[in-house]
Amino acid sequence: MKTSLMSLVLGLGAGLSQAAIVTYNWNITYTNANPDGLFERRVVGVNGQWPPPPMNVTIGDTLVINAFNELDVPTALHAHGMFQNGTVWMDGPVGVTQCAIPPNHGLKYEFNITQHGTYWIHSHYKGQYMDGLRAPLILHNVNETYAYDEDLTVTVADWYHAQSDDNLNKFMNVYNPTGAEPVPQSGLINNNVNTSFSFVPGKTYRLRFINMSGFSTFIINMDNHTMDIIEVDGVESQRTTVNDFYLTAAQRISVLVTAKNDTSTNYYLHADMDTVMFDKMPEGLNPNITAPIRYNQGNNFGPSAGTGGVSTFDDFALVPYINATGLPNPDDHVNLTVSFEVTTDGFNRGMFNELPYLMPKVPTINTLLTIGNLSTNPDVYGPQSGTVMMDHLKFYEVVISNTDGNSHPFHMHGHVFYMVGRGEGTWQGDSSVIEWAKNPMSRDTMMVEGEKFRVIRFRADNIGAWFFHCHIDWHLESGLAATFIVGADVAQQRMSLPQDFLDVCTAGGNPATGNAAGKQGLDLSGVPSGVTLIPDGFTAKGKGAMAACILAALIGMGTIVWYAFTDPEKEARAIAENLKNKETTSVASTSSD
Ligand SMILES: *[C@@H]1O[C@H](CO)[C@@H](O)[C@H](O)[C@H]1NC(C)=O
Ligand SMILES: *[C@@H]1O[C@H](CO)[C@@H](O)[C@H](O)[C@H]1NC(C)=O
Ligand SMILES: *[C@@H]1O[C@H](CO)[C@@H](O)[C@H](O)[C@H]1NC(C)=O
Ligand SMILES: *[C@@H]1O[C@H](CO)[C@@H](O)[C@H](O)[C@H]1NC(C)=O
Ligand SMILES: *[C@@H]1O[C@H](CO)[C@@H](O)[C@H](O)[C@H]1NC(C)=O
Ligand SMILES: *[C@@H]1O[C@H](CO)[C@@H](O)[C@H](O)[C@H]1NC(C)=O
Ligand SMILES: *[C@@H]1O[C@H](CO)[C@@H](O)[C@H](O)[C@H]1NC(C)=O
Ligand SMILES: *[C@@H]1O[C@H](CO)[C@@H](O)[C@H](O)[C@H]1NC(C)=O
Ligand SMILES: *[C@@H]1O[C@H](CO)[C@@H](O)[C@H](O)[C@H]1NC(C)=O
Ligand SMILES: *[C@@H]1O[C@H](CO)[C@@H](O)[C@H](O)[C@H]1NC(C)=O
Ligand SMILES: *[C@@H]1O[C@H](CO)[C@@H](O)[C@H](O)[C@H]1NC(C)=O
Ligand SMILES: *[C@@H]1O[C@H](CO)[C@@H](O)[C@H](O)[C@H]1NC(C)=O
Ligand SMILES: [Cu+2]
Repeated sequence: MKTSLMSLVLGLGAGLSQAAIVTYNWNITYTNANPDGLFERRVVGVNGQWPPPPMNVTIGDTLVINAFNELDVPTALHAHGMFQNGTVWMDGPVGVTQCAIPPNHGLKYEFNITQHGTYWIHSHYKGQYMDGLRAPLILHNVNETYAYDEDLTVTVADWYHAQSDDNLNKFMNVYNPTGAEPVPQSGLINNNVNTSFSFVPGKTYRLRFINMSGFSTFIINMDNHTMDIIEVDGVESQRTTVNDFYLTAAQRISVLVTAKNDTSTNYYLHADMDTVMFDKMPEGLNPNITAPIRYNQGNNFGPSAGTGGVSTFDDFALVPYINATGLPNPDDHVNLTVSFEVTTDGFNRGMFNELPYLMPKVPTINTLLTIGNLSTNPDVYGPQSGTVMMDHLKFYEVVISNTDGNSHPFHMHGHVFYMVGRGEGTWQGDSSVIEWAKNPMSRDTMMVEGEKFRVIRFRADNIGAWFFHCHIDWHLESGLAATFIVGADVAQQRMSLPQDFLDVCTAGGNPATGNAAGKQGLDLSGVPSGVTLIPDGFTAKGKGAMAACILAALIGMGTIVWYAFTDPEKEARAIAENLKNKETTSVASTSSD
């Protein structure tokens, strides 16, 4: 699959080793797999195999991925965490930086590797990565900052037995007014339930943990070993010793672990799924997955010290390897308030600032680069693309207030951001209530805890259209996303869309140019819109009552509510109660405006 490791040598200047073009040919295909040993299912793999092969590249290389879609549905690939500086169209999210690749069509992704660290590549089309189209993308440094003997990748992921499309149809459904997410059937370490690691005495291991989950959070610990965190989402940190840590979906952490000299005992690596978000625990789900750390082939394991399902790990307390003290004050400010509500289509949706994201007909970058001077007018991107216009090179502050009771992992494409502050509840504009980081760590995916807020800052120095979204795939699909458009005027002058990225639209029967509706100028007729909060006239209480009423009617008609309730009436009451609670929260937050 790796066809030409050293096919071209670019002069990159003194000190750097030879750069290469690294090519992966990925025919995206269906195949079957049974990684948890419980259920064989159709998965999305590469070249007839699953799991897809990890990618392994060095800073300075050019990565080429020849993607060819042999599925019967569209696809697209996103290299998570790549800045794609100057190549925004290579980023992958459908509707933002490209049209989906239709069946029997190919697309060449090609970009320069300017970063190092631990990343991953995954489908950015609907829930497809949860069907298996996800793989590690390891970017080596020329000289690594921290010394180690061995480099191991450890992926953790949740695993569903149903196809994502089916799960999605049940999730985004009037029969699911509380927005209960599909719950996975298993957790996998390195795509398997039987993974083990062998440790050689005295050696120091770099373990690159990648959370490729669609939904579940895991807490990682290793019996009788401490771990030193050195990297978070590709950003190096000062060496920090921890007993455990969590990773939300899409986050990565590298740790150094030194093997013991005593080989008489084996130990377990634990990945405990945090089940707090599961509306219902599926029967037979073991949330605590383990992999042996073997010093010998025997069966003598040291005592297991569970984390109790909670972690005291705090990524906000990490300190970057390159100091970030003395950052400038922000030039501009953006508020994003997270909520979940039943919208006018009857679905429970996630949203920023009370408006769910709806994918435009024309990808935002296509609009940006084909609409001329109108590109600086936010209207052309459509009313529900969550557009935030940002000036090139300004230093931005974004406050993400999470009114929902659950935590959400937010990912920003094309940048890392400093995690500068946090606080309780929804931010009300008072800076004195913010807990500030003195030397803030940066990363590309950050968890915002339930009913708390986080403050991030970053330099808008990468022109293009960048998705900002919850990485719980169910929530992204339901609308919890925004699009940061950085330097539209500069992009107009400096960039033009490669022909391939116009052709991939046409091949799929989609408009390739123009505004979000595929029209010229400000004619937005037919643009995706109108999925909004239930309009005025219904009080919040009335909305809850209405949803409960719809539900009662459905149950009355003998309809089976999805989440396999043993006692539908009891569940209906629970759902109505839950709705009432959700509504109470939203009443509280609106009345304080
Ligand atoms: C990497 O390390 C080697 C050996 O110490 C040194 O010669 C080289 O200049 C270093 N390269 C960079 C980019 O620091
Ligand atoms: C990918 O599919 C194309 C078209 O079906 C075929 O020509 C090519 O050989 C395949 N490549 C690999 C690596 O399987
Ligand atoms: C895991 O290992 C056990 C014991 O060797 C074996 O029976 C089982 O089939 C394996 N499961 C998978 C999914 O590989
Ligand atoms: C990945 O690349 C590094 C550095 O080029 C190399 O040492 C290592 O063996 C590669 N690993 C795999 C699995 O290809
Ligand atoms: C990669 O970098 C080189 C040298 O700066 C540049 O010529 C080339 O166009 C870049 N390639 C891509 C795909 O951006
Ligand atoms: C991966 O992320 C999901 C979703 O945020 C989370 O539930 C799960 O616990 C995470 N896994 C690990 C190993 O941290
Ligand atoms: C850790 O392992 C050593 C032997 O390697 C053992 O003496 C010690 O009791 C273990 N500690 C814990 C907390 O398991
Ligand atoms: C292992 O033994 C070496 C040599 O005796 C010693 O330097 C090192 O500190 C020991 N490592 C551990 C983890 O005990
Ligand atoms: C999973 O581990 C947690 C924490 O160690 C524990 O509280 C819980 O009971 C375990 N669950 C199962 C099903 O073993
Ligand atoms: C980085 O910050 C630490 C503590 O915050 C300080 O001790 C150190 O001197 C700083 N280093 C640089 C290069 O500024
Ligand atoms: C963000 O929200 C706070 C609190 O409501 C408000 O004071 C501030 O003006 C808002 N900023 C912007 C740019 O809307
Ligand atoms: C993008 O490249 C420009 C120079 O072309 C540089 O100033 C900027 O810092 C880069 N941004 C990122 C996020 O890589
Ligand atoms: Cu979410």
